[in-house]
Amino acid sequence: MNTFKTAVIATASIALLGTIIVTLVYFDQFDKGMINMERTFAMIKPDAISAHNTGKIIDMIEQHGFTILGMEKTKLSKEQAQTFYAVHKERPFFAELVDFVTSGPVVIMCLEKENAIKAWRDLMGATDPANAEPGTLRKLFGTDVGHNAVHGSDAPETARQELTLFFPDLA
Ligand code: RTP
Ligand code: MG
Repeated sequence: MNTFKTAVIATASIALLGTIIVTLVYFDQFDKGMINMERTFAMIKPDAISAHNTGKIIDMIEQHGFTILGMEKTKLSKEQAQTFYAVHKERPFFAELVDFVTSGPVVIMCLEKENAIKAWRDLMGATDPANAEPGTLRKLFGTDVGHNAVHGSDAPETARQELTLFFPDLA
């Protein structure tokens, strides 16, 4: 066997061994609960839909490693919006918020990723686009605090509640 063949076989063997070791370590961490695979509820709001930014946002979701387990384009009823944002019902902006989120179609999604709740909030950016980090969805596609392109659950309990409302089979 010549030197070239030996080098190719050695390189391939090392690559295969490396892949096996990485896979075993990954599943070991998964078994130990060190990998926190989560689901979160996400929504593309009416402002981003009417600005034709739906595809760009979905592309960024996939580029950032989220798996879209469920997705639907729909229009929320007033009752659905009031239930969904019930935590804000005493706030002065509640009526405006419900009017806005029911003003046109939305895209609702169930996203899965390691630490999905925080990862999705990080990708969304701050509530007010003016305070959002460069490269975040709200900086790129939001207009102001009331028209901020996307929604995401803020904690495991709210993710479960919101998924139960819209994707009961995935909650
Ligand atoms: P979201 O629930 O939509 O993902 O937004 P968030 O967690 O970042 O912010 P949250 O405090 O839950 O507020 C819900 C939505 O209410 C609107 N808002 N308006 N005018 C205002 O001062 C004000 N503050 C909040 C925003 O559209 C926000 O997304
Ligand atoms: Mg919120």
